[in-house]
Amino acid sequence: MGLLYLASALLEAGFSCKLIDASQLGLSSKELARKIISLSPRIVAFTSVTAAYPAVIDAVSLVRSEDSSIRMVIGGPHASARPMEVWETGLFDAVITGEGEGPLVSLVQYWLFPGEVQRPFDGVFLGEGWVPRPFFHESLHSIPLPARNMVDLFSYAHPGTIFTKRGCPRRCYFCSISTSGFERFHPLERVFEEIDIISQSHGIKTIDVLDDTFLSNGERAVEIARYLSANGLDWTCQAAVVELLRSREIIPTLAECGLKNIFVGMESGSKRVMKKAKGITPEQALEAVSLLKRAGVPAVVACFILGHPWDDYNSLTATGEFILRLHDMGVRISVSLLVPYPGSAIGDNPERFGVRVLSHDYRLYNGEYVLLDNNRLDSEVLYSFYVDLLDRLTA
Ligand code: B12
Ligand code: SF4
Repeated sequence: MGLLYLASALLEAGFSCKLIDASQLGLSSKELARKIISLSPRIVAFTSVTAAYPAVIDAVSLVRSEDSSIRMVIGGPHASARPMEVWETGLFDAVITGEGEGPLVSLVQYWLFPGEVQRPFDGVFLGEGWVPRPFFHESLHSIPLPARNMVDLFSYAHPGTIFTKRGCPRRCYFCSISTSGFERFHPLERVFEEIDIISQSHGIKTIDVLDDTFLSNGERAVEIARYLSANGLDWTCQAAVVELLRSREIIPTLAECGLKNIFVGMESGSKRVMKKAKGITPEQALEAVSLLKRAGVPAVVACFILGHPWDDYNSLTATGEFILRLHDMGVRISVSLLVPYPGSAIGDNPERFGVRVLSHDYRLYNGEYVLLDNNRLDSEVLYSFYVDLLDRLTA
């Protein structure tokens, strides 16, 4: 979605561009580099989450060794969280931090028409004399609709994705928020227009609302749900437990309006750890689930993290029991090991949480490895607990 927004901004400014979703196409770094070179671009813009960053570096190095005249810029979650680390590789001509629509267009204009554009936007970092400062659009009104025609939507497992807002009002300690910024809403008419495009122009009948938390504004959520329902669409979203409890009276309406799957962040099953990690209690989490079930929402996915800085064997066991209890109630479970993502409070300041980062190999930053040592929990014990739990959930 990020690339579709960026492509749209470039097209609207009059530039031509091509989009390669390397992970979707299953391209290796070598294949990606070959593809880039075959297109003879003047500028290549890369995006990456932390886990994909090493592969991007490999691809960029290969492109550089073949053709040093191509200008290369990187943005997205990893570059926004670690702009200097990225810059110091010496591989990029610019790093963009935060939201990229305005900054990328201004950078391309600056590079292609140097006399006409004196200085690109905030958010652009071009080395010495520049300060890496994340840029966020104050309002989302001027951002063009994502250029969905640039990809084969049906090659994706979830072709009907949409954002009705950007940013999250919360600040969970494990969440990397360097690219999502403060909460801003897309105008409702625009959300409706996008829903029409997805459903009518593309013929997609299920809409996945990717907002970090869909229910931060309950009234708006209901308006959007009603529009989806009036158009005969099913939809999915993500919400926080506190929002579900606060908006309990609208849950039946959301269910009637076609909400078919909801992701809810619970993060632990231990009272003590849940309080610290998410500011909620296991009872509140169970109450949120029963509100959803009673309203008839067909699927609830509860998301958990193992290996919080406050976790010990007892809290881990409590989490395991809580997860299995939910599983028995028909709740689907998503569980991963804690990752100290750059841009998150724990990734940027692990010492504040009394933990030590065990590996800086970003290829391991996908939630399947133990990456922190918290002194209370042996890494091997934590890892086997995680593997056993996955086995029990899939048995
Ligand atoms: C939706 C989502 C997903 C969906 C994606 C679905 C889809 N069809 O796109 C799914 C579930 C697949 C997913 C998977 C993962 N995700 Co995710 N995801 C998100 C989420 C909630 C929204 C991303 C998004 O599209 N935002 C909207 C678009 C417009 O924003 P954007 O992509 O950030 O792009 C903007 C800017 O970043 C910038 N930008 C981005 N790239 C570039 C490049 C250039 C050149 C420029 C100039 C600017 C620029 O401009 C864009 C437009 O403003 C974010 C959290 C968040 N709110 O950002 C997490 C987030 C991106 N995900 C994250 C992670 C960790 C993952 C996984 C690694 C999880 C895992 N363990 O497997 C995988 C990796 C998948 C992959 N290969 O990329 C982390 C990344 C943290 C980090 N430092 O790496 C985030 C930030 C969550 C978090 N808060 O911690 N994710
Ligand atoms: S984990 Fe979810 S609720 Fe917490 S800050 Fe990130 S997006 Fe917001």
